[in-house]
Parts: sequence; C-alpha cells; structure tokens
Amino acid sequence: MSKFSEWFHKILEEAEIIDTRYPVKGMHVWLPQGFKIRRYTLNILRKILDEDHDEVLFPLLIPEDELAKEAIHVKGFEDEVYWVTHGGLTELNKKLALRPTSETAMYPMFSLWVRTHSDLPLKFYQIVNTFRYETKHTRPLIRVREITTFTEAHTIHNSKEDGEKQVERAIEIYKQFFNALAIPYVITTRPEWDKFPGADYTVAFDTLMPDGKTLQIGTVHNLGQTFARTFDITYETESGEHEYAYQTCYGISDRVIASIIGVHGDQSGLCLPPDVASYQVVIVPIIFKKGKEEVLEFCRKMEDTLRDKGNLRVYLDDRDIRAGKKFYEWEMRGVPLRIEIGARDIQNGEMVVLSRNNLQKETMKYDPQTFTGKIDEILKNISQNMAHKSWESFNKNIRPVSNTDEALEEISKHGGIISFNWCGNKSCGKDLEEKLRVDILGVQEISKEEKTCINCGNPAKKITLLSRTY
Ligand code: PR8
Repeated sequence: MSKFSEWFHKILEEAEIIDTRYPVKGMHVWLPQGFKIRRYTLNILRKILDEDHDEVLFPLLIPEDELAKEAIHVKGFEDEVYWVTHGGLTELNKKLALRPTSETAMYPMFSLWVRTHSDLPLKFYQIVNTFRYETKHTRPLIRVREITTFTEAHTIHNSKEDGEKQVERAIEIYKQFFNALAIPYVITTRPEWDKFPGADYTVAFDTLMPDGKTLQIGTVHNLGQTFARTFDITYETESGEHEYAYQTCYGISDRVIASIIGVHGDQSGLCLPPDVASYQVVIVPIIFKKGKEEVLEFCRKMEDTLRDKGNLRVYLDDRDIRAGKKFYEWEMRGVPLRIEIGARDIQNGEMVVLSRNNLQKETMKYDPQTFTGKIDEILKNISQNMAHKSWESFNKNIRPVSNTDEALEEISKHGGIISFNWCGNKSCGKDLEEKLRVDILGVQEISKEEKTCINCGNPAKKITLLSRTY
C-alpha cells in the first residue's frame, strides 16, 4: 500500500467518513460525518443544476433488451453489469440489469416525451446509486462497485449547435462546482479509445492526488444523434419533418469526495473547505474548576449566535475530556475553524481562533457586535487560501517535456501530469502508453505552430497530457 493509500484509509476510518467493512467488495457504508460532507457537496451542485435542469428519478432496473439496444454502449459496459435473474424462486423471463448508468433507462422514456422542436431543450438530472462490476482494483470512494453519489445529467436538443453549446455549459457547471470545492483540475478531450461508449466525444476533468496519480472526477459527453437513432427520439421541425434529437450527458461521483479528502488533507488529517464541512466552527471551552459555569454559559451564547445570526454549522464541544484531545480530534476531522474560550479570555474580551488550513492560532478581540461578521470573513479567507494553495501545488505538477526519455524520468521521479506534443494517432498513443506505463489523458489544445510528435516524430498538431491514473 502506498503512503497516500495508507493515509487515505486511516482518515476514512478515523474521521468517520465511511465504514469499509461492509461484506460486499466495493460497497461501503456512509457514516454520519461523511454523509454530511456528501450532503453539503451535493447541495452546491444541486443549486447550480437547479438553475436550468429538472430533477427526476428513474428506476434502478433496466430490461435486458433496452440495455442491449445501443450496441457500442452495451459493449462498453458488458463486463460490468450486475444482473437480476430471479424474483424469489421464479426465474424472470426477461433479465433486469442494475443500472451501470441511466441512458438506457431514460432514453426509451424520452422517446415518448419529446414531440416537437418547441419541447426542446430538455435538461434533467438525478442523484442515484449505480452499479459497476469493476474488474480493476477497487478503492473506497475512488473505484467502487456501488457508486452512491452518481449525479447524472441528460439533455436533449433540436440542433447539433445546441448540443455543442450544452457541452460548453456543462463544462462551466463543473468548473463552478470544483472551484467551490477548491479542487484544481485539467480539462481534456479524451482520446478516441477512452471516450464514453456511444459518445461522439468525451471531455473530462482530472485532478491530482497526493501520490502523483490523476483522478478523473467528472465527464461531459456529446452523444450526437447516436442514442436518439437507437431509441427513436425524434421531434417535429417547424416545417413538419421528423428529425432525430441531439443529446449530451454528464456526471460526477463519489470521487469528488475522495478528491476533497486527498487534495486538501495533510499530516493532521482532513482539511475541509468551509462550504462542505460537517461543522464549520467548533467551540472548545477551556475549563478549570473555577469559573466553569461562566465559561460554558458564554460558549453556549456564542454557539447560538453563530448558528442563528451567522447561519453557520457550529458544534460546542463541552465533553468532559482534555482540551488537547478535542483539538486533535477536530483537526483530524478537518473543521475549518476552532474557537477556544477560557475564563481569562472572557475577562480580556478576547478569543483564540485556529484556522485548520494553516494551523495558525491567533488571539483576537471579541466584540459581540461584529463577531459573526468577523467569523464569516475568516471562513471566506480560509476558502480562498485553500483554493490558492491547491491550484499552486497543482500547477507546479504539470510539466512540459520534449522527448519520451524526459517524460519517463519526470513521471517516475515526480508523478504528476506531463504535457507534450503528440500526433494524435491511436497506434502511436497506445505505444506511448505502454512504453511509459501511463495513460494519455487527452488533448488540451491544438498547437498553433507545427510541432513534432515526441514519440513517432510525425507532425504534431496537439498538445496532450499524460499521467499515471487511478
Ligand atoms: C457516464 N452517463 O456514466 P462516466 N467508482 C467511482 N466513480 C466512478 C466509477 C467507479 N467505479 N466509474 C465512473 N466513475 C455518463 C455521464 C451519465 C452521466 C465516475 O459517464 O462513465 C467518474 O468520475 O464517465 C466519471 O467521470 C463519472 O463517474 C461519470 O461516469
């Protein structure tokens, strides 16, 4: 197990994110702390999607014949599908698949819903669990067999241009989402051999974990008319003809939570962006025998004010254990801000505040009038500083190389992401992946000048990224 892997497993357990002891491989239990982080993370995405998508909920089971209809799609998932074959003791005459994703559940219904051009665009999303019998090594939150936080959006359009515009819009949605979580990313168009089964093309977001491997945290697929043809999703144009619709879909998963943990965590444990922290502020009373009640009373008022006036998630830790133990626990759980209050602080009109992101302690004036505003400002600063730090370290780990020896050396020594000129041909790309034991993430941009491919020497029109991946 790598050092990061060990750290990650320890944090999942100690910070009570998930319990990995559930007796089915690749399936885990969300614990209360983890569930809260998951909920607040989803709230951010939900808020963005709700601006112009409608939330729906489709059944978990997909009839075999619907799943099999789109040939390329089903080929891509055939090794990964779980099947329901029996109802009690009776063998079903039609097998039912546990959705690995919902295209083939939704699109037969879309075919019934879409009638004329004025029905379009339609934009839906759902937050569900999906099942994939992953054959690669499973890892909690990163590669699971029950994806519990699958947020999938599906859109339908009446022109190719509109479909393409939606791909751009989806990229903006995910940028906004990952920015809110201070998770840095690169955006690439995946190579042909790595696109979503059935898509025209796939655009992906990848972040970097502390062990130097990238993690794909979101994908946007332009489906063109492929699924519309298979599932007969047509609309009547203004001139009365029938046309196949254009579609896109995009999704994120539990991996987003894995990246929050991996990107921001440190030696002391979790470090949570204030917007998704289960508790944003923890108050620890510093208690000696003398003045105990006075201190507790003061802290309770502080808790009420922050909760009611400041609208913050606050926890007053008045357990009868050593303050040092509480400090350790809340740092490990990643609470962004800790306020310590003792009898002397009350006398001096002061409070001690610790920011989790840099572990710096500061003694501040306590002014009841401006108190909540001040705490809010500190939390905003923490968010900004976390984003600054994570992007700075991310950008340092993207390195340009000019030949394959250099690429191999960089990848072996530092991991991270390598950028290079590439011809774009599949055989060359596959050769490169094999030689360097890496994955080509995809094309980031088309280079303006004519360059040379670092692997085969042919003209290279593309700037491409590669890395070791999860
Ligand atoms: C779609 N259909 O399905 P996608 N464990 C954790 N996360 C995963 C796993 C796994 N086993 N497999 C994939 N992901 C499209 C879009 C509806 C929505 C995550 O696309 O197959 C990855 O981050 O690319 C991936 O980017 C995302 O789910 C969407 O899955």
